[in-house]
Amino acid sequence: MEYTTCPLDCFDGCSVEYEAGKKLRGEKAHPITQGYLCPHLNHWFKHPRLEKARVEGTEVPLHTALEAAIASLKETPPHKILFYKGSGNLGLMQGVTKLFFAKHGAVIAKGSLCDEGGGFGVEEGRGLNLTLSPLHVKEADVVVLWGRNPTVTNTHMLPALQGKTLIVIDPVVIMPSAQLHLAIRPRGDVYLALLLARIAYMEMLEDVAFIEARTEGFEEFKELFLWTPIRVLAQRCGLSLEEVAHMLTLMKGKKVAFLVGTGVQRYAHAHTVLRAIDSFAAMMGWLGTWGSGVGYLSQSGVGFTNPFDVPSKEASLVNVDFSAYEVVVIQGANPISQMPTSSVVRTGLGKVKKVIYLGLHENATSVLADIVLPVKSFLEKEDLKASYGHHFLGRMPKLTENQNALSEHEFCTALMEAFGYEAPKSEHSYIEDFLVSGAVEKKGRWQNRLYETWPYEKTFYTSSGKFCFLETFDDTLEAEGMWLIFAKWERSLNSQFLPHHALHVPPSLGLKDGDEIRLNSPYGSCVYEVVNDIRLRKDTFLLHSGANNANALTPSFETEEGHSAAYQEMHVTWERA
Ligand SMILES: Nc1nc2c(c(=O)[nH]1)N[C@H]1C(S)=C(S)[C@@H](COP(=O)(O)OP(=O)(O)OC[C@H]3O[C@@H](n4cnc5c(=O)[nH]c(N)nc54)[C@H](O)[C@@H]3O)O[C@H]1N2
Ligand SMILES: Nc1nc2c(c(=O)[nH]1)N[C@H]1C(S)=C(S)[C@@H](COP(=O)(O)OP(=O)(O)OC[C@H]3O[C@@H](n4cnc5c(=O)[nH]c(N)nc54)[C@H](O)[C@@H]3O)O[C@H]1N2
Ligand code: SF4
Ligand SMILES: [Mo]
Repeated sequence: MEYTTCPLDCFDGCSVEYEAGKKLRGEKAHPITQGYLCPHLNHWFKHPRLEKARVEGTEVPLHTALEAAIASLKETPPHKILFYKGSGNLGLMQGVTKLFFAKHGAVIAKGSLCDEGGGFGVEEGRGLNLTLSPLHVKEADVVVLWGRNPTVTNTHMLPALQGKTLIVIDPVVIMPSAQLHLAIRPRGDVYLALLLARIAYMEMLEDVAFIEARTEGFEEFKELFLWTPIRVLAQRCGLSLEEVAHMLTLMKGKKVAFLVGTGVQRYAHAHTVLRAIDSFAAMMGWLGTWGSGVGYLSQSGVGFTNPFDVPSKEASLVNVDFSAYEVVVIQGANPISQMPTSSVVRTGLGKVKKVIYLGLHENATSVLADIVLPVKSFLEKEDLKASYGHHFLGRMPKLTENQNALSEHEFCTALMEAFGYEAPKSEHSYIEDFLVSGAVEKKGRWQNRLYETWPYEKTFYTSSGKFCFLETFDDTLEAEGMWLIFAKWERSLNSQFLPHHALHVPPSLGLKDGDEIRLNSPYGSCVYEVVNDIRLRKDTFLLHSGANNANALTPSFETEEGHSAAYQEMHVTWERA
């Protein structure tokens, strides 16, 4: 039996048993994987993948497509070349290609379609963004699922939730078995955090000793939550005071773990949302104390030296103007489907002379590309995976051969050679250096050194070593209107595998399943087939990530901080199509 690690963009970073010709299995002895995988890896070999390279729509041998890619890069001034990397595979070695583009003076798209808006707020308060793994969460009494849905996105957290008091804060009823579900108004999370702080303060529940010893700026935070009238806070989060007071009653005197997801921060003020949730938790002594904490998507390489973080010319990953480039190299991404404001993305990419796509599957972007290079799967190349949902690192040795596809390392090596630049080091050498920079081996498994104690138990990683409370923020979008929110789907990983396309609508609209309606936002307009969903608030539509036209309506500006997409910073209107 050989072992590897799941490469996908997921909290769980599963350890995978591999035996040629057999189904992939989860490693039984791994403390997080516990012997099971999810549908993506259970059906890994059934999903069709790109088999053949193409140039201008014609299938060609791999080396011909690679030569065509090199020729177009040679014909193009470096500042007219853009490198755009997505998150189809989160292995360390995905970054190696950046070495070529940085060295060559090309432009690299930077920023995030995912979690960095919220991550910025976490770092403002705590210095570094550490996660809470299932091993931490199982020490808590109460678990709050705040805009995160482990039943779909983080199934290896589920065993740790057993026997806990569960509170869910989500516009969608994602877990009917929870003790309390707060069907929050989308974008209301900052106000809920302030309201919780306000009521807890009125009831004198704050942890005075913790605030004095381990935090700074509480007076300013206090002013913030005392300043806005309670009625306004409740109205903005769309909840009653009774519901919020009930939540506090369930948590009082207990160890509380908050599991926060990306849902809360798909807005312009993303960083403020995470900082407000952290601030409430810190005030109660639920951050950095045994059994408690706030776990978000951690920065997976936190504490490590990443050899591929090299300076380069930059453009925004969220709203780069593709039409400003002659060659665009897209690796592990599907921007036509996943970037906001698809119409602009499609038009922009349409004007590029050569779009070069390196990927594992055919997708909405690869079908438009001029040069298509199939890549090796995670079983066919050497890599290492650091997860954003726990502190174990997983090796990914090369387990099988494939001559008809390239690894990112091979692609980079070919480019370096073609341009006369120094070849990259071997995969093995980057991986070992990376491990040495931040990991420790315990009981045969590599772990992030920062987790040798309970996250933040000894210190926060700010300049003072203390947690820094939220002091002030601006908010501009009106609370009233219909919302379009997004969630992940169990059968897909964003646009990979089997995405789900229907628009989920609240039954109160009186539509029938299969009806078509048009949604309009300030950024686009699109017709969708609907399915009724009793789990939704009356003011909320829902689409899944990877759905056709998921980004027909979404805004392309970046979050105030963190260079992230703000997919839900809008209201929509609807009409029958
Ligand atoms: N409207 C809306 N838009 C969203 C979201 C949303 O919720 N709503 N979610 C956002 C989020 S959180 C994210 S992370 C992004 C994700 O957006 P992307 O990073 O674009 O992710 P995918 O759509 O899954 O496309 C990844 C591609 O990577 C390729 N791939 C897989 N493995 C490898 C490999 O080993 N090497 C290479 N070179 N390619 C590989 C696959 O073929 C796949 O097509 O989308 C964002 N977009
Ligand atoms: N099966 C599967 N697993 C995945 C993925 C996938 O596509 N499929 N994608 C991976 C990726 S890229 C990521 S980033 C993670 C994301 O992991 P999660 O954060 O768990 O995923 P989401 O489904 O985007 O969002 C979680 C919840 O936020 C809620 N929500 C939306 N808006 C709001 C709001 O304003 N306030 C509150 N309180 N809640 C809100 C949604 O209803 C949803 O239930 O999952 C990863 N895991
Ligand atoms: S996608 Fe996540 S849950 Fe599924 S096998 Fe990979 S790491 Fe495990
Ligand atoms: Mo993501």
